[in-house]
Amino acid sequence: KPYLDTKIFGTQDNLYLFETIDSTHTYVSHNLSTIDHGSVLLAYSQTAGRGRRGRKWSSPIGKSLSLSIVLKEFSDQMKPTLLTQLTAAALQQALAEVGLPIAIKWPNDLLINRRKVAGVLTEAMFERQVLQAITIGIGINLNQSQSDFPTEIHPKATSLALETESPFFADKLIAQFLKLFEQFYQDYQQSLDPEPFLSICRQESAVIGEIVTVVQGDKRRDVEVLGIEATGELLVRDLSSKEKMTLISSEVSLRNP
Ligand code: BT5
Repeated sequence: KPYLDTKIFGTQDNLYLFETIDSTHTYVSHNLSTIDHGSVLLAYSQTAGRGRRGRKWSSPIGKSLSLSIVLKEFSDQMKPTLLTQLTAAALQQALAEVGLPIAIKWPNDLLINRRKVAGVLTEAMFERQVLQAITIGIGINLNQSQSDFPTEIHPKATSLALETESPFFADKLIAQFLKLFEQFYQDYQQSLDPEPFLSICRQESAVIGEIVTVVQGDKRRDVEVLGIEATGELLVRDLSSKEKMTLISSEVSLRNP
């Protein structure tokens, strides 16, 4: 059980630990009424980890860390897109504090040396069509070697152990991340101002100033990334039409062309 320095998130009865589970997110969605605001679910492996839009998240035993944070106290202005940015900023800062330079690839990837080391999945969870919770999932690659990743993601994924060239113990990182997450969340709840965490996402962005391919359903287009708006949307310029437009995170993926 990691030592946590938080006042709300993961305290006392609100820390759930699993050696193995299908998915911490799925567990929350099946137990919505009994899980409190501020609960943190931690798993050392998942057999059916989920990414965005039905994609899979690989979280093998003893090598990865899966976390879900359950929010039940939030205002309408705290949109899932912005909460994803808040989480990415807190994780980026926590990893920077343990000496790892991480870039944020809008909307939900964390990269080291251009490879994905962690991902964030924010889901609004409903019961009988009533919003019950927003659950934020974080998957972090800790101790995978290259061959532990499914072949199709090999060249694009990395782990903290691969990057530091030594086994990675996550306790400090979990504590530091949750502490920062709690600070960012409480400040945001009070001020409703996303700028403090959005400015981190802009400053540490892996895509601002770059040319990327936007994939939206079957459509692909090359754009220059100009910035991140106060709504959390990505501001881009289409390279062929020269038009500026904003992208919504739930609809698009970015690739390097
Ligand atoms: C994500 O989705 O990156 C969100 C990951 C969130 C996982 C957490 S773990 C706790 C909670 N419980 C869950 O069941 N899920 C959440 P997305 O942007 O859609 O990226 C998914 C894509 O990343 C896949 O299609 C693969 O290409 C790639 N991928 C899968 N596993 C990976 C890994 N371990 N490391 C790097 N890339 C991976």
